[in-house]
Amino acid sequence: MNVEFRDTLFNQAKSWVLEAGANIRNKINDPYDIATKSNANDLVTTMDKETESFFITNIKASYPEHYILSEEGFGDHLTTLNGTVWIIDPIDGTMNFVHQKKNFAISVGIYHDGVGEIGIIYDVMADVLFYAKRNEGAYKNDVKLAPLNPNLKFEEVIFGLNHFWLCENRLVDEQRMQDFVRTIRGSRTYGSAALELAYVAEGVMDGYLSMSLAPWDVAAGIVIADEVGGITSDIDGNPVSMLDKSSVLTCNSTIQKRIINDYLQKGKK
Ligand code: 2AM
Ligand code: CA
Repeated sequence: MNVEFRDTLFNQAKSWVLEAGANIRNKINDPYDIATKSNANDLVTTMDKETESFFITNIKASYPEHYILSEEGFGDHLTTLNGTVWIIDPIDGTMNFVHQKKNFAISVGIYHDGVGEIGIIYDVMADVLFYAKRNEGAYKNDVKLAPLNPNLKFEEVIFGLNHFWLCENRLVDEQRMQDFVRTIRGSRTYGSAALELAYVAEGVMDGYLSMSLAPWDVAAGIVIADEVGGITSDIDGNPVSMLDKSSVLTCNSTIQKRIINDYLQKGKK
């Protein structure tokens, strides 16, 4: 993607993200409807839908040749990642939005021919913006993030894990996951995959692992983590698909190898 065009696209995307975030903040105490999707814990609100519609209307008006993949399904139904694709989660951490009125994010990844070019994650209530453009570094509120520490001791890492999604699909033996959790220093669950990937990029967590996430949960986070040397793969070490659900592991490459070899592959069902 042409770098000048990418800058224009980034500025536009950022201003829509900030505008959508301000709208959510203004309406945070207004009544809204809640529905469930794939299961009783998978929530969607009228605010998720309103925010997604805002993006789709704007993108279609300004960039009619671009494609959109988005959580609530108002975007396109894609079978390839050819061209420019916006991968959007209007509210990542919907359960936090409903129960806490904080700790949720707007996540926008922009991919060109399958390559992540732009990642934007906005912690709406905290007004904290994480972003990256490929090969130009990652930022938190315009402050450049440092590269991940490559020399971390495995026993000292803190990992983001969603316990529910860790068990999902029973991809890995529970005993192995227990060994993993006991061996590392600590685990955290924030309830928004996008924010958790941003925290890994920021260095306040050393990795993130989930057994089942959708492209819009991770599209932006992968671009941001990549810029500080974070590797993202599925539990087999393969790239994460942007067209399907996938397991997701993000951390530095040394930790990635050890987790895959010692815990995920050996414990594989
Ligand atoms: P959401 O809030 O946008 O639904 C919680 O650990 C993380 O998992 C959140 O990023 C949440 O995104 C995501 N999540 C919740 N339900 C999911 C589902 N059915 N499939 C994939 N990801 C899901
Ligand atoms: Ca999501």
